Amino acid sequence: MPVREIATKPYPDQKSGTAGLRKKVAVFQQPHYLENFLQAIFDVEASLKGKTLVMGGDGRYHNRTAIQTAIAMAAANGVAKVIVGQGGILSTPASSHLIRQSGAAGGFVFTASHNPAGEDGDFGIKFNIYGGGQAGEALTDRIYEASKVIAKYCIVENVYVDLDRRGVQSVGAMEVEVVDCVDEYAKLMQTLFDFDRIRDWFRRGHRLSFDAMHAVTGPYAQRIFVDMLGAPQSSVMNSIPLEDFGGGHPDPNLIYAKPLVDLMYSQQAPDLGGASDGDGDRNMILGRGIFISPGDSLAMLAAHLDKLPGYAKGLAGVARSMPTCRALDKVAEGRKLACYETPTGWKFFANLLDSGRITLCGEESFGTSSNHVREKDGVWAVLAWLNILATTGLSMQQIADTHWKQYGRHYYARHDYDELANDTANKVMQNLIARMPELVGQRFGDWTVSQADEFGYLDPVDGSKASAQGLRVVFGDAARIIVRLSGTGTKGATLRLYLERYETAADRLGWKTGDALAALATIADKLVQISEITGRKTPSVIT
Ligand code: VG1
Ligand code: CO
Repeated sequence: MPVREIATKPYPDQKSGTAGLRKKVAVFQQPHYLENFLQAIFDVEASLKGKTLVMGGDGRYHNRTAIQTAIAMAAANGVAKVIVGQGGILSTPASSHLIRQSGAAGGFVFTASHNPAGEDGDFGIKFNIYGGGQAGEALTDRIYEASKVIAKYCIVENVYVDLDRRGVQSVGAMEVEVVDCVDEYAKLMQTLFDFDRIRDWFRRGHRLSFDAMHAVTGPYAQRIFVDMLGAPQSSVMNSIPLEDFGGGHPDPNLIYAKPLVDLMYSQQAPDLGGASDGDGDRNMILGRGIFISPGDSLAMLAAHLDKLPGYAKGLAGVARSMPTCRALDKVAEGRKLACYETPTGWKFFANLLDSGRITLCGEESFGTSSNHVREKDGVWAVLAWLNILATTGLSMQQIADTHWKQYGRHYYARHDYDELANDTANKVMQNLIARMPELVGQRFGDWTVSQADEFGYLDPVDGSKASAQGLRVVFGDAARIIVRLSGTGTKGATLRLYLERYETAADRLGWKTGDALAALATIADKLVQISEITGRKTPSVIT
Protein backbone atom coordinates (compact mmCIF):
# COMPACT_ATOMS: atom_id res chain seq x y z
CA MET A 1 0.00 0.00 0.00
CA PRO A 2 1.46 3.35 -1.00
CA VAL A 3 2.50 5.71 1.77
CA ARG A 4 1.64 9.30 1.04
CA GLU A 5 3.39 12.36 2.39
CA ILE A 6 0.91 15.15 2.94
CA ALA A 7 2.04 18.75 3.30
CA THR A 8 0.68 20.48 6.38
CA LYS A 9 0.99 23.64 8.47
CA PRO A 10 1.46 23.63 12.23
CA TYR A 11 -1.23 24.46 14.75
CA PRO A 12 0.19 26.47 17.62
CA ASP A 13 -1.93 24.98 20.41
CA GLN A 14 -0.88 21.35 20.68
CA LYS A 15 0.62 21.52 24.14
CA SER A 16 -0.41 18.62 26.37
CA GLY A 17 -1.97 19.44 29.74
CA THR A 18 -2.27 17.47 32.97
CA ALA A 19 -3.28 14.36 31.02
CA GLY A 20 -2.68 14.58 27.29
CA LEU A 21 -3.98 16.88 24.59
CA ARG A 22 -7.60 17.87 25.17
CA LYS A 23 -9.67 20.13 22.93
CA LYS A 24 -13.19 20.67 21.63
CA VAL A 25 -14.24 18.08 19.02
CA ALA A 26 -14.43 20.89 16.46
CA VAL A 27 -10.75 21.66 17.06
CA PHE A 28 -9.79 18.03 16.45
CA GLN A 29 -11.92 18.04 13.28
CA GLN A 30 -9.85 20.78 11.66
CA PRO A 31 -7.94 19.56 8.62
CA HIS A 32 -4.74 17.71 9.62
CA TYR A 33 -5.13 18.63 13.31
CA LEU A 34 -4.97 15.08 14.69
CA GLU A 35 -2.54 14.03 11.95
CA ASN A 36 -0.10 16.79 12.91
CA PHE A 37 -0.09 15.80 16.56
CA LEU A 38 0.31 12.09 15.82
CA GLN A 39 3.11 12.77 13.35
CA ALA A 40 4.86 14.88 15.99
CA ILE A 41 4.71 11.82 18.26
CA PHE A 42 6.05 9.49 15.53
CA ASP A 43 8.84 11.96 14.72
CA VAL A 44 9.92 12.41 18.33
CA GLU A 45 9.43 8.85 19.55
CA ALA A 46 11.32 6.96 16.85
CA SER A 47 11.27 3.88 19.07
CA LEU A 48 7.72 3.12 17.86
CA LYS A 49 9.12 1.94 14.53
CA GLY A 50 9.04 -1.82 14.16
CA LYS A 51 7.20 -2.17 17.46
CA THR A 52 3.68 -2.70 18.78
CA LEU A 53 1.28 0.15 19.53
CA VAL A 54 -1.92 -0.21 21.58
CA MET A 55 -4.98 1.85 20.63
CA GLY A 56 -8.38 2.39 22.11
CA GLY A 57 -10.62 5.02 23.54
CA ASP A 58 -13.56 5.72 25.79
CA GLY A 59 -16.06 5.43 22.92
CA ARG A 60 -16.90 9.10 22.72
CA TYR A 61 -17.90 10.89 19.53
CA HIS A 62 -15.01 10.97 17.00
CA ASN A 63 -13.34 7.91 18.60
CA ARG A 64 -13.66 5.58 15.62
CA THR A 65 -12.65 8.22 13.09
CA ALA A 66 -9.55 9.08 15.09
CA ILE A 67 -8.57 5.43 15.49
CA GLN A 68 -8.84 4.78 11.73
CA THR A 69 -6.57 7.77 11.10
CA ALA A 70 -4.11 6.66 13.77
CA ILE A 71 -3.94 3.13 12.33
CA ALA A 72 -3.30 4.48 8.81
CA MET A 73 -0.55 6.72 10.15
CA ALA A 74 0.99 3.97 12.28
CA ALA A 75 1.29 1.82 9.14
CA ALA A 76 2.91 4.68 7.24
CA ASN A 77 5.35 5.33 10.06
CA GLY A 78 6.68 1.79 10.24
CA VAL A 79 4.82 0.45 13.26
CA ALA A 80 4.85 -3.36 13.13
CA LYS A 81 1.62 -4.12 14.92
CA VAL A 82 -1.40 -2.35 16.38
CA ILE A 83 -3.51 -3.90 19.12
CA VAL A 84 -6.90 -2.22 19.25
CA GLY A 85 -9.90 -2.74 21.52
CA GLN A 86 -13.01 -4.10 19.81
CA GLY A 87 -15.28 -1.27 18.71
CA GLY A 88 -12.40 1.08 19.46
CA ILE A 89 -13.09 0.65 23.18
CA LEU A 90 -10.42 0.40 25.87
CA SER A 91 -10.50 1.99 29.30
CA THR A 92 -7.42 3.96 30.24
CA PRO A 93 -6.25 1.40 32.82
CA ALA A 94 -6.95 -1.50 30.43
CA SER A 95 -4.84 0.25 27.78
CA SER A 96 -2.03 0.65 30.26
CA HIS A 97 -2.24 -3.03 31.10
CA LEU A 98 -2.25 -4.12 27.44
CA ILE A 99 0.84 -2.01 26.76
CA ARG A 100 2.63 -3.64 29.68
CA GLN A 101 1.47 -7.13 28.92
CA SER A 102 2.20 -7.10 25.19
CA GLY A 103 5.53 -5.32 25.64
CA ALA A 104 4.24 -2.61 23.30
CA ALA A 105 6.36 0.48 22.73
CA GLY A 106 3.41 2.67 23.64
CA GLY A 107 -0.25 3.43 23.13
CA PHE A 108 -2.77 6.07 22.11
CA VAL A 109 -5.76 6.47 24.41
CA PHE A 110 -8.44 8.56 22.75
CA THR A 111 -10.30 10.28 25.54
CA ALA A 112 -11.07 13.58 27.18
CA SER A 113 -11.72 11.62 30.38
CA HIS A 114 -14.40 13.22 32.56
CA ASN A 115 -15.10 16.06 30.11
CA PRO A 116 -18.49 15.86 28.33
CA ALA A 117 -18.62 14.36 24.85
CA GLY A 118 -20.66 14.60 21.66
CA GLU A 119 -20.35 16.88 18.65
CA ASP A 120 -20.12 19.96 20.87
CA GLY A 121 -18.12 18.18 23.56
CA ASP A 122 -14.46 17.45 24.05
CA PHE A 123 -12.01 15.02 22.50
CA GLY A 124 -8.48 14.17 23.48
CA ILE A 125 -5.53 11.86 23.26
CA LYS A 126 -3.18 10.54 25.88
CA PHE A 127 0.11 9.18 24.63
CA ASN A 128 1.45 6.40 26.84
CA ILE A 129 4.93 5.00 26.59
CA TYR A 130 6.66 1.65 27.06
CA GLY A 131 5.71 0.36 30.50
CA GLY A 132 2.19 1.78 30.24
CA GLY A 133 2.63 5.20 31.85
CA GLN A 134 1.75 8.58 30.38
CA ALA A 135 4.46 10.44 28.51
CA GLY A 136 6.30 12.63 31.01
CA GLU A 137 6.86 16.37 30.96
CA ALA A 138 10.10 16.31 28.97
CA LEU A 139 8.68 14.08 26.25
CA THR A 140 5.41 15.99 25.91
CA ASP A 141 7.44 19.21 25.62
CA ARG A 142 9.45 17.70 22.78
CA ILE A 143 6.27 16.57 21.02
CA TYR A 144 4.87 20.08 21.42
CA GLU A 145 8.03 21.61 19.93
CA ALA A 146 7.83 19.18 16.99
CA SER A 147 4.16 20.04 16.43
CA LYS A 148 5.07 23.73 16.11
CA VAL A 149 7.32 23.16 13.10
CA ILE A 150 5.63 20.24 11.40
CA ALA A 151 5.55 20.47 7.59
CA LYS A 152 4.34 17.03 6.49
CA TYR A 153 2.86 13.82 7.77
CA CYS A 154 2.82 10.25 6.45
CA ILE A 155 -0.30 8.19 5.98
CA VAL A 156 -1.47 5.14 4.09
CA GLU A 157 -4.55 6.22 2.18
CA ASN A 158 -7.93 4.51 2.03
CA VAL A 159 -7.36 2.36 5.07
CA TYR A 160 -10.38 0.83 6.70
CA VAL A 161 -10.08 -1.62 9.55
CA ASP A 162 -13.18 -3.43 10.76
CA LEU A 163 -12.95 -2.49 14.44
CA ASP A 164 -15.86 -4.71 15.37
CA ARG A 165 -14.35 -7.94 14.08
CA ARG A 166 -12.03 -9.65 16.54
CA GLY A 167 -8.87 -11.19 15.15
CA VAL A 168 -6.01 -10.21 12.90
CA GLN A 169 -6.25 -7.96 9.84
CA SER A 170 -3.47 -6.27 7.95
CA VAL A 171 -2.70 -2.83 6.64
CA GLY A 172 0.18 -3.29 4.25
CA ALA A 173 2.97 -4.88 6.23
CA MET A 174 1.42 -3.88 9.54
CA GLU A 175 -0.69 -6.29 11.53
CA VAL A 176 -3.82 -5.05 13.31
CA GLU A 177 -5.24 -7.24 16.05
CA VAL A 178 -8.72 -6.41 17.33
CA VAL A 179 -9.09 -7.73 20.89
CA ASP A 180 -11.87 -7.98 23.41
CA CYS A 181 -11.58 -4.93 25.63
CA VAL A 182 -12.17 -6.74 28.94
CA ASP A 183 -10.48 -10.18 28.69
CA GLU A 184 -6.91 -9.37 29.72
CA TYR A 185 -7.95 -6.74 32.23
CA ALA A 186 -10.33 -9.17 33.96
CA LYS A 187 -7.54 -11.76 34.17
CA LEU A 188 -5.29 -9.21 35.83
CA MET A 189 -7.98 -8.39 38.40
CA GLN A 190 -8.26 -12.09 39.26
CA THR A 191 -4.60 -12.14 40.22
CA LEU A 192 -5.07 -9.25 42.65
CA PHE A 193 -8.35 -9.95 44.39
CA ASP A 194 -10.10 -12.87 46.03
CA PHE A 195 -12.94 -13.45 43.58
CA ASP A 196 -14.28 -16.46 45.51
CA ARG A 197 -14.65 -14.44 48.63
CA ILE A 198 -16.39 -11.57 46.85
CA ARG A 199 -18.71 -14.03 45.08
CA ASP A 200 -19.58 -15.47 48.45
CA TRP A 201 -20.23 -12.00 49.84
CA PHE A 202 -22.76 -11.39 47.08
CA ARG A 203 -24.27 -14.83 47.64
CA ARG A 204 -24.90 -13.90 51.25
CA GLY A 205 -27.07 -11.04 50.02
CA HIS A 206 -24.68 -8.11 50.11
CA ARG A 207 -25.19 -5.55 47.38
CA LEU A 208 -23.25 -3.20 45.10
CA SER A 209 -24.47 -0.38 42.86
CA PHE A 210 -22.03 0.72 40.21
CA ASP A 211 -22.73 3.67 37.92
CA ALA A 212 -20.82 3.44 34.63
CA MET A 213 -22.26 6.81 33.60
CA HIS A 214 -22.79 5.57 30.02
CA ALA A 215 -19.03 5.62 29.61
CA VAL A 216 -16.29 3.09 29.06
CA THR A 217 -16.54 1.00 32.25
CA GLY A 218 -19.95 -0.47 31.34
CA PRO A 219 -18.56 -3.61 29.65
CA TYR A 220 -15.94 -4.07 32.39
CA ALA A 221 -18.50 -3.77 35.18
CA GLN A 222 -20.93 -6.10 33.44
CA ARG A 223 -18.31 -8.81 32.91
CA ILE A 224 -16.53 -8.57 36.24
CA PHE A 225 -19.22 -7.67 38.76
CA VAL A 226 -22.20 -9.44 37.18
CA ASP A 227 -20.88 -12.30 35.01
CA MET A 228 -17.83 -13.28 37.07
CA LEU A 229 -18.74 -12.28 40.62
CA GLY A 230 -22.44 -13.04 40.49
CA ALA A 231 -23.78 -9.61 41.46
CA PRO A 232 -27.39 -9.15 40.35
CA GLN A 233 -27.86 -7.52 36.94
CA SER A 234 -29.36 -4.47 38.63
CA SER A 235 -25.97 -3.77 40.25
CA VAL A 236 -24.71 -1.97 37.15
CA MET A 237 -26.36 1.27 36.11
CA ASN A 238 -25.92 3.09 32.77
CA SER A 239 -23.77 0.27 31.44
CA ILE A 240 -24.03 0.95 27.71
CA PRO A 241 -21.25 3.27 26.50
CA LEU A 242 -22.76 6.10 24.43
CA GLU A 243 -20.97 8.53 22.13
CA ASP A 244 -22.24 11.47 24.18
CA PHE A 245 -22.34 9.63 27.53
CA GLY A 246 -26.11 10.16 27.50
CA GLY A 247 -25.57 13.92 27.51
CA GLY A 248 -24.12 13.73 31.01
CA HIS A 249 -20.90 14.82 32.56
CA PRO A 250 -19.06 11.52 33.18
CA ASP A 251 -17.31 12.72 36.31
CA PRO A 252 -17.99 10.50 39.34
CA ASN A 253 -18.57 13.01 42.10
CA LEU A 254 -21.40 14.11 44.37
CA ILE A 255 -22.77 16.50 41.76
CA TYR A 256 -22.53 14.60 38.48
CA ALA A 257 -23.30 11.14 39.87
CA LYS A 258 -26.23 12.39 41.91
CA PRO A 259 -28.62 9.50 41.16
CA LEU A 260 -26.14 7.07 42.72
CA VAL A 261 -25.56 9.39 45.66
CA ASP A 262 -29.32 9.69 46.26
CA LEU A 263 -29.62 5.90 46.16
CA MET A 264 -26.81 5.51 48.69
CA TYR A 265 -28.57 7.82 51.13
CA SER A 266 -31.98 6.13 50.68
CA GLN A 267 -33.70 3.20 52.39
CA GLN A 268 -32.77 0.95 49.44
CA ALA A 269 -29.06 1.71 49.69
CA PRO A 270 -26.78 -1.26 48.94
CA ASP A 271 -23.61 -1.96 50.96
CA LEU A 272 -21.28 -0.32 48.46
CA GLY A 273 -21.74 2.34 45.79
CA GLY A 274 -19.19 3.07 43.09
CA ALA A 275 -18.94 5.12 39.92
CA SER A 276 -16.31 5.74 37.30
CA ASP A 277 -15.60 8.41 34.69
CA GLY A 278 -15.49 8.65 30.89
CA ASP A 279 -12.30 6.65 30.41
CA GLY A 280 -12.58 4.45 33.49
CA ASP A 281 -9.68 5.75 35.52
CA ARG A 282 -11.59 7.59 38.25
CA ASN A 283 -13.70 6.19 41.06
CA MET A 284 -16.18 7.43 43.61
CA ILE A 285 -16.84 5.27 46.66
CA LEU A 286 -19.84 5.39 48.99
CA GLY A 287 -21.24 3.21 51.72
CA ARG A 288 -24.80 3.11 52.94
CA GLY A 289 -25.44 6.70 54.02
CA ILE A 290 -21.78 7.67 53.81
CA PHE A 291 -19.57 9.28 51.17
CA ILE A 292 -15.91 8.30 51.37
CA SER A 293 -13.84 11.21 50.09
CA PRO A 294 -11.13 10.20 47.61
CA GLY A 295 -8.40 11.15 50.09
CA ASP A 296 -10.04 9.03 52.77
CA SER A 297 -10.55 6.15 50.38
CA LEU A 298 -6.86 6.25 49.52
CA ALA A 299 -5.85 6.30 53.19
CA MET A 300 -8.24 3.49 54.10
CA LEU A 301 -7.01 1.38 51.20
CA ALA A 302 -3.46 1.94 52.45
CA ALA A 303 -4.56 0.63 55.83
CA HIS A 304 -6.32 -2.49 54.50
CA LEU A 305 -4.73 -3.43 51.18
CA ASP A 306 -2.34 -6.00 52.66
CA LYS A 307 -5.38 -8.14 53.53
CA LEU A 308 -5.92 -8.75 49.80
CA PRO A 309 -4.12 -11.50 47.85
CA GLY A 310 -2.28 -9.25 45.39
CA TYR A 311 -0.84 -7.13 48.19
CA ALA A 312 -0.27 -9.72 50.91
CA LYS A 313 3.44 -8.93 50.98
CA GLY A 314 2.63 -5.42 52.19
CA LEU A 315 3.09 -2.04 50.58
CA ALA A 316 6.49 -0.74 49.47
CA GLY A 317 5.38 2.85 49.99
CA VAL A 318 2.58 5.23 49.06
CA ALA A 319 2.15 8.53 47.25
CA ARG A 320 -0.42 11.27 46.78
CA SER A 321 -0.62 14.41 44.72
CA MET A 322 0.05 17.63 46.61
CA PRO A 323 -3.57 18.87 46.85
CA THR A 324 -4.78 15.44 48.04
CA CYS A 325 -5.52 15.47 51.77
CA ARG A 326 -2.88 14.22 54.15
CA ALA A 327 -4.94 11.33 55.52
CA LEU A 328 -2.59 9.02 53.64
CA ASP A 329 0.42 10.49 55.46
CA LYS A 330 -1.10 9.49 58.80
CA VAL A 331 -1.44 5.86 57.74
CA ALA A 332 2.07 5.90 56.28
CA GLU A 333 3.39 7.27 59.58
CA GLY A 334 1.53 4.64 61.59
CA ARG A 335 2.65 1.78 59.36
CA LYS A 336 6.15 3.11 58.77
CA LEU A 337 5.74 3.43 55.02
CA ALA A 338 7.53 5.91 52.80
CA CYS A 339 5.07 8.56 51.61
CA TYR A 340 5.71 10.79 48.58
CA GLU A 341 4.02 14.04 47.56
CA THR A 342 3.89 14.68 43.80
CA PRO A 343 2.42 17.34 41.51
CA THR A 344 -1.10 16.82 40.16
CA GLY A 345 -1.31 14.36 37.25
CA TRP A 346 -0.78 10.61 37.15
CA LYS A 347 2.41 10.81 35.09
CA PHE A 348 4.30 11.91 38.19
CA PHE A 349 3.66 8.56 39.90
CA ALA A 350 5.21 6.50 37.09
CA ASN A 351 8.85 6.68 38.20
CA LEU A 352 7.93 5.93 41.81
CA LEU A 353 5.97 2.86 40.68
CA ASP A 354 8.59 1.71 38.17
CA SER A 355 11.39 1.94 40.71
CA GLY A 356 9.42 -0.08 43.25
CA ARG A 357 9.28 2.79 45.75
CA ILE A 358 5.50 2.72 46.01
CA THR A 359 2.66 0.22 45.65
CA LEU A 360 -0.36 2.51 46.06
CA CYS A 361 -1.06 6.09 45.01
CA GLY A 362 -3.92 8.49 44.53
CA GLU A 363 -5.32 11.94 43.90
CA GLU A 364 -8.13 13.98 45.40
CA SER A 365 -9.82 14.04 41.98
CA PHE A 366 -11.27 10.56 42.52
CA GLY A 367 -8.19 8.73 41.29
CA THR A 368 -6.64 5.68 42.97
CA SER A 369 -4.48 2.84 41.73
CA SER A 370 -1.61 0.53 42.48
CA ASN A 371 1.47 -0.82 40.77
CA HIS A 372 -0.63 -3.24 38.65
CA VAL A 373 -0.83 -0.60 35.89
CA ARG A 374 0.55 2.91 35.32
CA GLU A 375 -2.77 4.72 35.29
CA LYS A 376 -5.41 5.29 37.88
CA ASP A 377 -8.06 2.61 37.82
CA GLY A 378 -11.74 3.02 38.71
CA VAL A 379 -12.90 -0.61 38.53
CA TRP A 380 -9.79 -1.71 40.46
CA ALA A 381 -10.74 0.64 43.31
CA VAL A 382 -14.29 -0.73 43.49
CA LEU A 383 -12.95 -4.29 43.48
CA ALA A 384 -10.46 -3.44 46.22
CA TRP A 385 -13.28 -2.09 48.37
CA LEU A 386 -15.51 -5.10 47.61
CA ASN A 387 -12.69 -7.39 48.65
CA ILE A 388 -12.07 -5.42 51.86
CA LEU A 389 -15.78 -5.58 52.77
CA ALA A 390 -15.93 -9.30 51.99
CA THR A 391 -12.76 -10.02 53.97
CA THR A 392 -13.38 -7.89 57.05
CA GLY A 393 -17.14 -8.41 57.23
CA LEU A 394 -17.44 -4.76 58.22
CA SER A 395 -19.63 -2.04 56.71
CA MET A 396 -18.22 1.08 55.08
CA GLN A 397 -19.43 3.14 58.05
CA GLN A 398 -17.66 0.84 60.51
CA ILE A 399 -14.44 0.97 58.52
CA ALA A 400 -14.57 4.76 58.31
CA ASP A 401 -15.39 5.24 62.00
CA THR A 402 -12.61 2.94 63.12
CA HIS A 403 -10.17 4.62 60.76
CA TRP A 404 -10.97 8.16 61.92
CA LYS A 405 -10.74 7.11 65.56
CA GLN A 406 -7.28 5.70 65.00
CA TYR A 407 -5.82 8.28 62.62
CA GLY A 408 -8.04 11.35 62.95
CA ARG A 409 -10.22 12.76 60.19
CA HIS A 410 -9.36 15.07 57.30
CA TYR A 411 -12.34 17.11 56.19
CA TYR A 412 -11.87 18.03 52.57
CA ALA A 413 -13.46 19.88 49.67
CA ARG A 414 -12.50 21.26 46.28
CA HIS A 415 -14.10 24.40 44.87
CA ASP A 416 -13.83 24.80 41.09
CA TYR A 417 -14.27 28.11 39.30
CA ASP A 418 -14.83 27.21 35.64
CA GLU A 419 -14.49 29.24 32.46
CA LEU A 420 -12.70 32.23 33.90
CA ALA A 421 -10.83 34.57 31.58
CA ASN A 422 -7.17 33.50 31.55
CA ASP A 423 -6.03 36.92 32.76
CA THR A 424 -8.44 36.88 35.66
CA ALA A 425 -7.35 33.41 36.79
CA ASN A 426 -3.70 34.43 36.55
CA LYS A 427 -4.44 37.53 38.59
CA VAL A 428 -5.76 35.36 41.44
CA MET A 429 -2.53 33.35 41.40
CA GLN A 430 -0.25 36.39 41.20
CA ASN A 431 -2.13 38.13 43.97
CA LEU A 432 -1.59 35.25 46.37
CA ILE A 433 2.03 34.77 45.30
CA ALA A 434 2.68 38.43 46.10
CA ARG A 435 1.16 38.09 49.57
CA MET A 436 2.90 34.84 50.49
CA PRO A 437 6.11 36.20 52.06
CA GLU A 438 4.17 38.05 54.74
CA LEU A 439 1.82 35.18 55.61
CA VAL A 440 4.03 32.89 57.70
CA GLY A 441 3.33 33.42 61.38
CA GLN A 442 0.03 35.22 60.73
CA ARG A 443 -2.98 33.99 62.62
CA PHE A 444 -6.34 33.36 60.93
CA GLY A 445 -9.17 32.23 63.24
CA ASP A 446 -7.87 29.22 65.16
CA TRP A 447 -4.92 28.63 62.88
CA THR A 448 -1.46 30.06 62.27
CA VAL A 449 0.28 29.88 58.89
CA SER A 450 3.36 27.64 59.10
CA GLN A 451 4.30 27.66 55.43
CA ALA A 452 3.23 29.51 52.29
CA ASP A 453 4.88 28.68 48.98
CA GLU A 454 4.58 27.56 45.40
CA PHE A 455 4.93 23.79 45.16
CA GLY A 456 7.79 22.36 43.12
CA TYR A 457 8.86 18.75 42.71
CA LEU A 458 12.19 17.05 42.38
CA ASP A 459 11.69 13.53 41.05
CA PRO A 460 13.69 11.24 43.38
CA VAL A 461 14.25 8.72 40.59
CA ASP A 462 15.46 10.70 37.58
CA GLY A 463 16.14 14.07 39.20
CA SER A 464 13.79 15.94 36.87
CA LYS A 465 12.14 19.06 38.21
CA ALA A 466 8.62 20.45 37.93
CA SER A 467 7.96 24.01 39.07
CA ALA A 468 4.84 26.13 39.56
CA GLN A 469 2.68 23.18 40.62
CA GLY A 470 0.20 25.08 42.80
CA LEU A 471 0.16 27.48 45.73
CA ARG A 472 -0.19 26.24 49.28
CA VAL A 473 -0.87 27.92 52.56
CA VAL A 474 -0.27 25.45 55.35
CA PHE A 475 -1.44 25.74 58.94
CA GLY A 476 0.75 23.01 60.43
CA ASP A 477 -1.01 19.70 60.65
CA ALA A 478 -4.36 21.37 61.24
CA ALA A 479 -5.32 22.73 57.85
CA ARG A 480 -4.26 23.67 54.33
CA ILE A 481 -5.55 25.98 51.63
CA ILE A 482 -4.32 25.22 48.12
CA VAL A 483 -4.89 27.01 44.85
CA ARG A 484 -3.92 25.91 41.37
CA LEU A 485 -4.94 26.24 37.74
CA SER A 486 -6.38 23.21 35.97
CA GLY A 487 -4.56 21.70 33.02
CA THR A 488 -7.46 19.71 31.56
CA GLY A 489 -10.04 22.38 30.67
CA THR A 490 -10.92 23.27 27.09
CA LYS A 491 -12.62 26.63 27.64
CA GLY A 492 -10.99 29.56 29.44
CA ALA A 493 -9.27 28.81 32.73
CA THR A 494 -10.43 26.71 35.65
CA LEU A 495 -9.24 27.70 39.09
CA ARG A 496 -9.26 25.09 41.82
CA LEU A 497 -9.35 25.90 45.53
CA TYR A 498 -8.73 22.97 47.89
CA LEU A 499 -9.63 23.06 51.59
CA GLU A 500 -8.36 20.56 54.15
CA ARG A 501 -8.94 20.46 57.91
CA TYR A 502 -7.70 17.83 60.32
CA GLU A 503 -9.41 16.86 63.58
CA THR A 504 -8.60 14.14 66.11
CA ALA A 505 -10.91 14.73 69.10
CA ALA A 506 -13.66 12.11 69.37
CA ASP A 507 -16.44 14.72 69.39
CA ARG A 508 -15.12 16.30 66.19
CA LEU A 509 -15.14 13.25 63.95
CA GLY A 510 -18.81 13.21 62.95
CA TRP A 511 -19.27 16.67 61.49
CA LYS A 512 -20.76 17.38 58.10
CA THR A 513 -17.97 18.31 55.70
CA GLY A 514 -19.57 21.64 54.75
CA ASP A 515 -19.88 22.66 58.41
CA ALA A 516 -16.37 21.53 59.25
CA LEU A 517 -14.92 23.60 56.41
CA ALA A 518 -17.04 26.75 56.73
CA ALA A 519 -14.51 28.67 58.83
CA LEU A 520 -11.64 27.66 56.56
CA ALA A 521 -13.62 28.73 53.49
CA THR A 522 -14.07 32.18 55.03
CA ILE A 523 -10.33 32.40 55.65
CA ALA A 524 -9.67 31.31 52.06
CA ASP A 525 -11.97 34.10 50.85
CA LYS A 526 -9.91 36.66 52.70
CA LEU A 527 -6.59 35.17 51.70
CA VAL A 528 -7.11 34.28 48.07
CA GLN A 529 -9.75 36.92 47.26
CA ILE A 530 -11.34 34.90 44.49
CA SER A 531 -14.68 36.72 44.70
CA GLU A 532 -13.06 40.14 44.68
CA ILE A 533 -10.83 39.42 41.71
CA THR A 534 -13.18 37.29 39.59
CA GLY A 535 -16.55 38.71 40.59
CA ARG A 536 -17.79 35.14 41.19
CA LYS A 537 -19.80 34.83 44.39
CA THR A 538 -19.77 31.02 44.45
CA PRO A 539 -17.79 28.20 42.86
CA SER A 540 -19.12 26.46 39.74
CA VAL A 541 -18.80 23.06 41.40
CA ILE A 542 -17.95 21.86 44.90
CA THR A 543 -16.74 18.27 45.22
C1 VG1 B 1 -7.50 16.93 36.77
C2 VG1 B 1 -7.27 16.43 38.18
C3 VG1 B 1 -6.02 15.58 38.24
C4 VG1 B 1 -6.14 14.43 37.23
C5 VG1 B 1 -6.41 15.00 35.85
C6 VG1 B 1 -6.64 13.92 34.82
O1 VG1 B 1 -6.42 17.75 36.38
O2 VG1 B 1 -7.16 17.51 39.08
O3 VG1 B 1 -5.86 15.10 39.55
O4 VG1 B 1 -4.96 13.67 37.20
O5 VG1 B 1 -7.58 15.82 35.89
O6 VG1 B 1 -7.72 13.11 35.17
P1 VG1 B 1 -6.52 19.36 36.42
O7 VG1 B 1 -5.21 19.84 35.87
O8 VG1 B 1 -7.71 19.75 35.60
O9 VG1 B 1 -6.74 19.72 37.85
V1 VG1 B 1 -8.50 12.22 33.98
O10 VG1 B 1 -9.62 11.33 34.74
O11 VG1 B 1 -8.43 13.18 32.76
O12 VG1 B 1 -7.33 11.21 33.29
CO1 CO C 1 -10.38 9.93 33.46
